Amino acid sequence: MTIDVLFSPVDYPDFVGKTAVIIDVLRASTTITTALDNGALSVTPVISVDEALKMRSPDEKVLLCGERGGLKPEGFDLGNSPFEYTADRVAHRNLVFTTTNGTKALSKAEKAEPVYIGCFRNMPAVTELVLKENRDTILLCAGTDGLFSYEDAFCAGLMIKELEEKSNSFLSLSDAALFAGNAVLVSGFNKQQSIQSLTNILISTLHGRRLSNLGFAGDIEFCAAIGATSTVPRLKAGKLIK
Ligand code: 3SL
Ligand code: MG
Repeated sequence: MTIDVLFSPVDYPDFVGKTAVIIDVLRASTTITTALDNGALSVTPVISVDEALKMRSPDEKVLLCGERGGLKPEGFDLGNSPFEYTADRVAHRNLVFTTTNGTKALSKAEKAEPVYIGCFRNMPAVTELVLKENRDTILLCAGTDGLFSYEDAFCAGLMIKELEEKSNSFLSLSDAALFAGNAVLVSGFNKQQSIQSLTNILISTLHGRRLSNLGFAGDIEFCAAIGATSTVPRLKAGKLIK
């Protein structure tokens, strides 16, 4: 089984027959996972705000969700803070979801099967599924505006270390995967450390600082809770479901 990492959503030619894990720690992966945790029926990822607005339906079950510039777009029901996705708001609802980087990354991987959503909160459950599938796997980091982002690469690196710990067989790592895993080792971080220590790492990143300045520091701590859920969203017929 091979493991590769894409540090940003490039046009990668070879998703067919592979498992893809889409990682947008801050905050789309975390928020989608939380929405399904709290009873949302499905999350349909779309690329643009206009596309989402066109999917507004008289059916009250549909909620328009996501962000631009970290904030809820005009006419939307929910933004991109996981704290907005309470059972009260999302249970038994279908969500349409667009974010700056996460949903774009998802669109790049549509030829993969299965496609999972990964973040720190569901990391142990994701690595279990990846090993169970036993297919060549691509960890696709959403990045920020087409560029590398620390938080997604760090999550990919930690997933790789966990895959190595749990796997009974040899994992063939690409250079990018080897680099991501080694970066975690060099950082000295291990999963037994407190949520606070991962929160501190995430807050030091470019996007972590942006979110803090927007008043979302609490979201970052939520995103840092490794293993808080076993929900792994999976793409099926264009919708993310539990
Ligand atoms: O990675 C992203 O798409 C972020 O821009 C989303 S948010 O700003 O954290 O809402
Ligand atoms: Mg992000």
